[in-house]
Amino acid sequence: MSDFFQSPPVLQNPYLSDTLIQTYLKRTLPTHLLMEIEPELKQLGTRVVHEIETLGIQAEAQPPVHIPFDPWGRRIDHIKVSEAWRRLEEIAVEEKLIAIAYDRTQGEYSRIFQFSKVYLYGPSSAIYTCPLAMTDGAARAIELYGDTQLNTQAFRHLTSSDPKEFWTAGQWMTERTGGSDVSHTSTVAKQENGLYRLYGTKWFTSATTSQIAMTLARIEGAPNGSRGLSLFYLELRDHHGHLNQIQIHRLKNKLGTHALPTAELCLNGTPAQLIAEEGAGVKRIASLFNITRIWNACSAIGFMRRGIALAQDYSTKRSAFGQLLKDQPLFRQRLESLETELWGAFFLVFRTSELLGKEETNQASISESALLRLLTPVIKLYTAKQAIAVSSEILECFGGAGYVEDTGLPKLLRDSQVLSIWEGTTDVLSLDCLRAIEKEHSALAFLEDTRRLLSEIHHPELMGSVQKTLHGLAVIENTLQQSSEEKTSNLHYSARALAFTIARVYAGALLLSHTQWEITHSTYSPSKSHAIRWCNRDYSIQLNRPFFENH
Ligand code: MFK
Repeated sequence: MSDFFQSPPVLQNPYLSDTLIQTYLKRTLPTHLLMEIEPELKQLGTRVVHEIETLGIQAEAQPPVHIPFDPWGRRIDHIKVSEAWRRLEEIAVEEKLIAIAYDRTQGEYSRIFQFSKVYLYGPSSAIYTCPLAMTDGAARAIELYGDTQLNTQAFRHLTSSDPKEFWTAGQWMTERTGGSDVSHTSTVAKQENGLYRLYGTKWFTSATTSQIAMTLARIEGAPNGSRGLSLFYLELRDHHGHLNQIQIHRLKNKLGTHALPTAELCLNGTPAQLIAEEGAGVKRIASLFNITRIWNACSAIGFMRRGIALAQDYSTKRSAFGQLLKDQPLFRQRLESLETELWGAFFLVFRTSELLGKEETNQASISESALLRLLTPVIKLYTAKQAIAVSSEILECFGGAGYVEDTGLPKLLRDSQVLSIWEGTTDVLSLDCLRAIEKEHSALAFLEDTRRLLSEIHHPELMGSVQKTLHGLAVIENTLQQSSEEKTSNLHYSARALAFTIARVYAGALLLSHTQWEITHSTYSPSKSHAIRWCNRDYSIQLNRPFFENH
């Protein structure tokens, strides 16, 4: 009988073991700020290894349960969640995962600090990032459009750093008629005694244990279509803790996100407050989902990083054909290629966070705001596809173990799969890129910023990559030029390919820019090989799969 037992991969402190985030923060943040926040990032990394990872596993193992009735037959619709899930919330609040963005102690860099923490916390959190993302989005919508009362009350709870005060928010857009196209929303808002009450059914409500939700409804008499929809704020429970005329039908049985309660429910006269103008619901809720889309992209890079870190560790322990995996050229090539994928995605996400932080502190130029508008759907759609492809490849790195549930590895793939679906599918987001280009002049902002980044690169070893990226940029420019002369439907047909190419070209420019900085400031440039590999790939507008799959 064999006495061989494989040593499993070990999770290291995700901050201390990650050159990528460390060099990025060093380059981007003022030195005093980095010194201020770095101890917190190291500490969070320690918590991930010693506390959060275990809680995530426990929360997955004890999924939420819907209890429709109490023992005496009274309808209660209680959603029972695990203690671990509750603890994951407390930790998120202690770590100020929402508060950082609204305290704005780090000024325009606050979003970078926040998303650095999300990147570390996310992959162990059993997708507690979902309620957090929606809470962040709701806080932003209230900050922008809420009245004084909401801004002092709900906002204070949503952005609190005290676990006892903290509230989470849901974002209820989807009905049985559709999640992408919300124009057939049938929830009605009726005015009764000077108060709006909502009547209708919501088909996907994630994190239904939240205290509040933002939702869409049609005010009685409003026109059909999405322009007849308004944005409403509601509180799920009354002062006694009873649901406010809400009946939960059941929890969804999903491929992944097992710890997250996702319900079908019905509103039977739930009191609600109108936010912003009547009929501007879609436009106003966009301020919410533009935030959750950035969270989505940050989750994607978190998953990629986690999978790669585990595979790298495993490659130092697993032998096959007489050699450790790390010493096998083909295995090494694969891992390096996956790492390149992560590096490109990482810069996309953090560049977008930089712009968001600037916009929220009124420091973004018009052009930067237009770029943020375009990058939000671009990074959401691109990184989601990358995370799915990278996670799938990571499972393969572990052979059969990657397919066995209690190694914890399959969860990476299951939970990545949702990233391209919720918060807008790849097609919906590709069309949103066109919306940004057509309505916000985002293409010009993108072309200018990419050219600016490339013009600052001068190291001879990078100039070939600069040329290739400029060529990719020219392809985008031609496509936009041609389609502005042709019918819009032609641009719609190639919207996905256009969005993917924008992501690739911009990531290439960001990677090169970071590499130039490394070369200027140090003799060691960890990003150089990734930048060159990324730009050596085909920027062709025809491809719509993550880069490395074509190699
Ligand atoms: C780990 C991270 C976890 C993340 C949390 C996961 C929670 C899961 C919960 C959910 O899944 S909630 C459901 C998510 N659903 C969506 O994301 C909706 C997907 N569908 C779309 O995004 C469609 O594009 C959309 C519903 C917006 C299309 O609606 P319309 O009404 O056909 O759009 P239209 O008429 O083009 O735009 C209406 C207005 O909104 C326009 O402004 P104007 O009134 O000034 O003309 C648009 O410019 C504006 N708008 C649309 N999208 C925008 C936007 N403005 C800014 N940003 C956007 N993205």
